[in-house]
Amino acid sequence: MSGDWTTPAHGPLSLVFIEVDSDQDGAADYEIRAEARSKQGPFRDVLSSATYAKGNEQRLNRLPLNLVTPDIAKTHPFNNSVLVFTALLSDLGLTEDNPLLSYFASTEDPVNLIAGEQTAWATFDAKKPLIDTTKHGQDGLPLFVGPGPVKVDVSAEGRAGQGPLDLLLLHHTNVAGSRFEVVSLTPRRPETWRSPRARARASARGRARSSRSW
Ligand SMILES: [Ca+2]
Repeated sequence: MSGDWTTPAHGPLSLVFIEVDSDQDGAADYEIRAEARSKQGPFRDVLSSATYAKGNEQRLNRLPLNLVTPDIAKTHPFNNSVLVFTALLSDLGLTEDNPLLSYFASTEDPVNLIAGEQTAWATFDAKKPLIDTTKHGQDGLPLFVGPGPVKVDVSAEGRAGQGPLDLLLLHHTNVAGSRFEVVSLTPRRPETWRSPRARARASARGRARSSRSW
């Protein structure tokens, strides 16, 4: 989201949400929201990633927003502008034989109750991810806490592709303007990491892009 929020779950309203199309008919079937632990209020400051079938207010499941609860890692959901939602494939109607989902992210203006920003649809094959961000993360999650390298695995199909693979890296603890970067993973090319100074300049423009080869 381009601006900061104080909380992504503004009372009962989720300022950011994900719409998921599980049957590839162009219409969303599920919605994933940021939700306070107590949905009806008073709204506690423990936040969940809650999954609903579209048009049904009976929650299917809820998992920690930003992957883990605060006792495992400080994930800084408040006064921020980046967020990670979690949902189980089984809660999104996906199976081994139907692993394809399309999704977009959207925001809502809590004052005027109108739609804000919206991304384009993106499609993801859960059975064949080109980049595995979980294998080296904490507890099998795409989560990297503290110093150390961020390691990911690239599938054989990903390695065989012609173009670079873009990896969205979120920095939850960074200051505004430096909370995300797109790391471009490029096969069979020399090391092209940008220097920290170059990355800082790119971040200052609101969008950082760096690249790395394997
Ligand atoms: Ca659909």
